[in-house]
Amino acid sequence: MTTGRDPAVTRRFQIACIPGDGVGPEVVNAGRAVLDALAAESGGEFAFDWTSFDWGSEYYQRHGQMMPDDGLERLREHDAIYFGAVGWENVPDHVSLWGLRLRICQGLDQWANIRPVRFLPGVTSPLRVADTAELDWLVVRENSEGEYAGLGGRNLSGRGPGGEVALQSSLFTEVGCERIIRFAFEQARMRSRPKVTSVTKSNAQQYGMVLWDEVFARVAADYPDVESDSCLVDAMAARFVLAPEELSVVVASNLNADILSDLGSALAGSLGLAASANLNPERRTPSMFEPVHGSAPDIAGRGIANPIGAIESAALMAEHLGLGDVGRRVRAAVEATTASGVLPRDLGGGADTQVVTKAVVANLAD
Ligand code: GGG
Repeated sequence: MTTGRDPAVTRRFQIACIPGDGVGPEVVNAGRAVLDALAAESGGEFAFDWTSFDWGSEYYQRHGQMMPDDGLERLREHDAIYFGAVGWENVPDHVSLWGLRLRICQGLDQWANIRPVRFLPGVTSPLRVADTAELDWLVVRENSEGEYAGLGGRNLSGRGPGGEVALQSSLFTEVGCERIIRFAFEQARMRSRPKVTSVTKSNAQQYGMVLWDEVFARVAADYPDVESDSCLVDAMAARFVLAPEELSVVVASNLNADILSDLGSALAGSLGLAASANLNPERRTPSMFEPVHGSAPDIAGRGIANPIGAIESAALMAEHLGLGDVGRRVRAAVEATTASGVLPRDLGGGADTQVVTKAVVANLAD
């Protein structure tokens, strides 16, 4: 469905909206409401045309696939993609993830996934240091290869029960490592603390991750103005908890960054807070913006999901579209909302999705 058009609008963005499964539609509505409120008050400066796609696990039930064959081509016609969540009990998780989110990320070469870890006022963090230190870091996730390259197979089931084998290979290319590491250094240059920490497990994974380490050392030499260090992923998990004030940009492979960013958002207070952007930095294809959290079947349909991750993902999308001030205003409105004590249930409050969303919209005016 495409919303009505006003020919007087100066900048009109075509957004493909994929609410997906579970709480996806609820939180996507929240992000849309916030961006539409800003568009409405922009006096015709900008507007969003939302085209909704009903792809996901229900679609799978009807069509035997998560999205149609020409889905990627249809997405290419848009300026950006706004995504909710994927995963429901009627479809095996590996089928739904590969059929939708990973298909889009890999098919559109959205090779850089950024996941800011933001500590919000009024939100209690399990970290003691959060009360005294300024915490704010960015996880940069390699989003096209690594452990999620999808290489492998299963065989020998003919041997009978207990005899099958499975092979799952990671892929590390020099091109893939270099582009994400360089991207991380460029991100670091824009931050108050220009520092990149590379995370691998290269003592145990002696091929792909040693290649990553070598590329990291080579690229770091091109950025003498940016502090850099390397850390094994197990040690990094401990550093997230014990020394988070040392972090600025953390760059890691697909799986390691997926796990670390969940840890980061839990340390900030909840997985419901975390925003993300799946970027094609060359802008050859549309980028995709989504909350980090999944479909949360336990609370789906009850109207109580935390919309903040989705709203802040909408802010990242606005920035990507060149609306930098919109992104800044959305983040400020979220901060004002949590600071005033309007908190969803996962943050210990009682506000439902709509109440939080309305509070964010009201705070845009300040
Ligand atoms: N909104 C994100 C989402 O639905 N995530 C589900 C998930 O399992 N993602 C795995 C991944 O990020 O690769």
